[in-house]
Amino acid sequence: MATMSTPRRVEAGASAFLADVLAGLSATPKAIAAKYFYDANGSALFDRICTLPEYYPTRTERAILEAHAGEMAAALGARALLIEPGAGSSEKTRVLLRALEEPAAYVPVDISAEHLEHSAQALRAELPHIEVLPVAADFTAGFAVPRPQRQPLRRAVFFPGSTLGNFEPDAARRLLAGFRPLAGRDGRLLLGVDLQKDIDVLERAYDDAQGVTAQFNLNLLVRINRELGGNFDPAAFRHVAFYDRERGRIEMHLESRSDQVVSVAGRRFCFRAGERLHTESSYKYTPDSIAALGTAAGWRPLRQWTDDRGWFALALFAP
Ligand code: AVI
Repeated sequence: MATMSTPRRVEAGASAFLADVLAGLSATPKAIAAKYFYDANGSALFDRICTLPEYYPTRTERAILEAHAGEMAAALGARALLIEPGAGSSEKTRVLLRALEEPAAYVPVDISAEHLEHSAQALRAELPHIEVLPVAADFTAGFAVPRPQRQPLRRAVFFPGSTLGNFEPDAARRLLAGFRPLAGRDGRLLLGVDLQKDIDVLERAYDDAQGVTAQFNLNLLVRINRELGGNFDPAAFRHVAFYDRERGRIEMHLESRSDQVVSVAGRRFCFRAGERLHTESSYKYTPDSIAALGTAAGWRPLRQWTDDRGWFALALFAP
C-alpha cells in the first residue's frame, strides 16, 4: 500500500500547496482552499473546535449515530465492508462499527499515514473482531480498496462530519458520483450533512467566544510563513465568518486590518485595508437538497436520520 511519507510525495504536496497559494493570492478576490488548514496545528485546533459549546455539528451527529446506529447497521446489512474517506481518528465511526453485524472489514482512508496507522492500532485493540485495513491516500484523487480476509456481502461508503459541506456544489456532486464505483453495484452511501438553521446558531458556530475558530483560520497564515517562506503578520488580519443565506453557506475570510504588502516565496502581494482572503465555505443543506444532490450524483435516496431540532442529518443512499 502506498504511504504519504515518501520524500517525493511530500515534495509534490509542498509544491501543490505553493502553486495553489500563489495562484490564490494572485486571484481577485483572493482565495485559498480550506484543505490547507490541516497541518498538525490546524488539525489540533479543529479537534478543539469540535468540543466547543457553539460548534454543534460534531456532537449532534454523534447523538444521531448513537440513537440510530442499530437501524443504520440493519440498513447496511450483515458482512458490510465499511469504507471511510477522510477518516481522521475514526472517532464517530466506532459507534457504527460496534453496531454492524459481522462487519467484513473497515477501510479508513486518510492523507496522513502517521495519523491513520496510529488510529488503526487503537481501533484494532478496541474492536479486535474487525479487520482494519487503512489506506493512506488523498480520497479525492481515487484509491484502491484492499481485499479483506472475510468476503463482504456489500460495500458501504461512510462520509460523516459534514465534510461534503466544504466542497462547492459541483465538486460535491462529482465527489458523490466518484463514490459510486467505490461502493459497487449494491453498495450504500451514508452521508453526514449539516442542515440550514437559525443564522445566529450558524454564525456563532464559526465565530466562537474563545476565538478557537479565529486561531484555526489565522493558522493558515502561520503555515504559509513556515512552509512557504511567507512573511504574513497574523495580527494584521481579522477572522470573519458569516452566513450567506442565498448560497446556503458559511463563509470564512481573513480580512486585512490595513494596507499592507506580504511576500510569499519571493512574490509580493498587496492587500488593501478591509480586503478579504476567502479561506473556507461550509455549505448547509436541507433534507430535500441533500436528496437532490445525491440523485444528481447517481444515487437513490433511501432514508434520513436527524436530531430533534433538525440541525444535522445522516442520509442513506443506494445506487
Ligand atoms: C471540516 N468541516 C466540516 C468543518 C466545517 O464545519 O465546515 C471545518 C470548520 N471550519 C470552521 N469550523 C469548522
